Amino acid sequence: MTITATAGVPREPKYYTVKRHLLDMIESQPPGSPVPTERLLTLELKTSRTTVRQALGELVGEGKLVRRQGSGTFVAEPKITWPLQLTSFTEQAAANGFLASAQLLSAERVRANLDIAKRLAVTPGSPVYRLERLRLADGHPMALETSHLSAQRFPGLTMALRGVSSLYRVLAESYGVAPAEAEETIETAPASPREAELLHTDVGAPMLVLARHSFDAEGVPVEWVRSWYRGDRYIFLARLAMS
Ligand code: 16G
Repeated sequence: MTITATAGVPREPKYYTVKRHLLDMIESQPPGSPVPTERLLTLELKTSRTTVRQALGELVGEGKLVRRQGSGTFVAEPKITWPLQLTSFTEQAAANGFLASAQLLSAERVRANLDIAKRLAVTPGSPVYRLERLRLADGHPMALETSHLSAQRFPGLTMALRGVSSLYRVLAESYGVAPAEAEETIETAPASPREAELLHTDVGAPMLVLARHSFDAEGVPVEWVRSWYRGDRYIFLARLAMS
């Protein structure tokens, strides 16, 4: 069969052909397998080094390959599919076969600015807790979470959280509060130096930023949380039904 170029349809760029070839190769190799060097690929695929570099760069950006300083490029671990549900990180991890934990990076009592006050339905200037936690699954850093909760509604929250990794467990057991409804948004942002360090990725790497605004059964706000996930490691899954 002969494939002829259709008038007006741009031809596939050379690097894309190389990328497709590399993708076929990746799919047939187990995670952790080394990828041939740029020099070898240039010879093997009879193309320029720039073309090979561009194809490899895109595959690294998409999370299909990982670069390790000084040792080369390797086939990446597959992405983790993480269902979006109104459960806690701890429960979500368990449902997916992971053991969750948390590192409390900071716990501050701050004054609510206008935005936080509106989200938590408190008066501007009233005390709120700002918690920053690194969330881990089987000991691997998965997300960085910054949560805001009313300090008047949850007095002594930071003390109650000592040694407990689940915020929702503390809310239920110490305050009798459980989120019943939430709004969640997802957007992208480049990793800051701090996020990159904590989540073991590169500065500027694509992150998925999830923001959850949750409410109890009476519609009273419970928390306002922003979570940064590595865009190259996670796929968020939402189950949709006809309404
Ligand atoms: C999830 C929620 C977060 C909640 C946390 C509680 C998202 C984006 N965030 O990470 O809002 O505070 O679970 O989990 O889903 P925990 O009880 O394990 O601390």
